Amino acid sequence: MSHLGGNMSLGWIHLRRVTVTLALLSVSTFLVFGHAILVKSFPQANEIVSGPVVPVALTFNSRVDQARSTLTLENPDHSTSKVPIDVDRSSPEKLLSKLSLSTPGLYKLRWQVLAVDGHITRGEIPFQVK
Ligand SMILES: [Cu+2]
Repeated sequence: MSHLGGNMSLGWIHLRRVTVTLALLSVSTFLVFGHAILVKSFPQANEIVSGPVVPVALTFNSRVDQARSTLTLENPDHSTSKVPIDVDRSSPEKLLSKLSLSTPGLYKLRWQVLAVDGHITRGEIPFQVK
């Protein structure tokens, strides 16, 4: 998924920003250039899970900045709450957390992640607690 193609000057600016970002992060291992795309999740979209403890594991196609990514939960009453992310340096392509949901109903987990190339992607996972 190259977003460097097309407009040459835009691509070049992007490339410079990537270089700066990477220098700041001082990433030393393999580098993946591209937006973070969700490839696997627990819960899965529209899954029915048992409460109250619901582990969360979102896997992306590239490493993400766990400290600057966010998870927000929309509750059955449509109120929202911020979900703390368990920073795990051994799984840089994952966002991990644990929810405690004692109320059955429909929830939505909203994720927003910052990839190493400085681009933000977001999405939403609806699921049900029985
Ligand atoms: Cu990008």
